[in-house]
Amino acid sequence: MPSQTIQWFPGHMAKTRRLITENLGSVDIVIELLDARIPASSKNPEIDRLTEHKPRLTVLTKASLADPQETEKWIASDGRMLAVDTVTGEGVKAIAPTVKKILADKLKKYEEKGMKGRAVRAMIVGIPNVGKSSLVNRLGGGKKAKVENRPGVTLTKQWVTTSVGIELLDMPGVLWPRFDDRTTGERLAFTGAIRDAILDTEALGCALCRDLYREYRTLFCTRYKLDADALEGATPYELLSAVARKRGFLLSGGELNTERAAEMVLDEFREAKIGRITLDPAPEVRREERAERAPDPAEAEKDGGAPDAGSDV
Ligand SMILES: Nc1nc2c(ncn2[C@@H]2O[C@H](COP(=O)(O)OP(=O)(O)OP(=O)(O)O)[C@@H](O)[C@H]2O)c(=O)[nH]1
Ligand SMILES: [Mg+2]
Repeated sequence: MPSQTIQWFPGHMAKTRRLITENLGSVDIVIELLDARIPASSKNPEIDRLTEHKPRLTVLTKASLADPQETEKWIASDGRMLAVDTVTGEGVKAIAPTVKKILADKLKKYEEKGMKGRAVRAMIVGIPNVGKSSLVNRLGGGKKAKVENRPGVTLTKQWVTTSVGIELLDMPGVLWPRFDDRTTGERLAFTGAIRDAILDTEALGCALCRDLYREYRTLFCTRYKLDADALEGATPYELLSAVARKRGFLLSGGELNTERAAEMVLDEFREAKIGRITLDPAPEVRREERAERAPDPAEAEKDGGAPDAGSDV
C-alpha cells in the first residue's frame, strides 16, 4: 500500500527536478501531461513550483481509457487544457495550434525581429508512465523516444523535432516526495505511475474494488458478475473476495486467491476492460457531489448511519 513512508527512487527524482530547472531557459512553453483518469492526483505540485514563470498547456493523456463525460468537464474547468490519446491519435492535432495561440504575443515579437518560422520549443513534463514519450513520438512522427508500459523508462532529456513547428523536449517522469493524502498515492498506483514492485498488490486491489464499487458500481458489478445490492456495506476485502470467488481463483487448500484477483482487477482497470473510468471528478462535480453525499441527518439516524466501506483499507 502506498504510504508516506515509501520512497520513490529519490535519486532519480532529484535529478529530474534539476533537469527541469536547468532546461527551462531553453524552452518557450511547458506542456504538462496529466492522466485523464486522475487529473488531480497526477498533478505534481513541484512541477507547478518549478515552472511557475513559464507559459503552460495542460494535456490530459490516455483519454480513451477515461470517462468521456468527466474529461469534458475537466476541460471545461480550465481554459488551457486539452485531452488526447496517443494510441488512437485523438486530440493530438490540436496541440500545435493551441501552443501557438498561447504564445501568440511572443511569436509576433520574433516575427518583428525577422525570426519568422522559428520553431517553438516545448518541454514535456509529467509523472512517470503518463505518456510523455508516446506524445513526443506521435508529434514527431516516429519512434525516436523509448516507450514502455512501466514507470521510469525515460532516464534523461531528449530533443525531438516535429513537422508542426514545435521542438519537443522529452523528460523523465517526476513524482514528489510526499503525497498529501493516501488517495493520491493509491490512485497513482492504480494507474501504473508507481513501480508495482514496491506496492502491496492485495491491499491495492482492495482499495481499487472499494473505489470502483463506490463510483462506477454498474461497470464494476457487470464486469465481475456481482450482485450490487447483496454487496451493499461490504468491506473492500469482501469486494475483492467476491471477485476472486466469481472468477474461481482458488489456492490449493480451497482458499480464495485474492492476490491473483487483485492483480487481475488492477490489470483490467489499467486496460479499461472494466470500462472508461475517471477516479478524480472535475472541480465543479466535486462541489455537487459534496452536496449530494452529505448525509441527511434525519436519514442517517433512521438507518443507524451510512456504511463506510472504505474505512479499513
Ligand atoms: N491507451 C493509451 N495508452 C497510452 C497513452 N499514452 C501512453 N500510453 C501507454 O502508457 C505507457 C507509458 O507510455 P510512455 O510514453 O513510455 O510514458 P512516459 O510518460 O514517457 O513514461 P516515463 O518515461 O517512464 O516517465 C505505454 O504503454 C504507452 O503505450 C494514451 O494516450 N492512451
Ligand atoms: Mg518516457
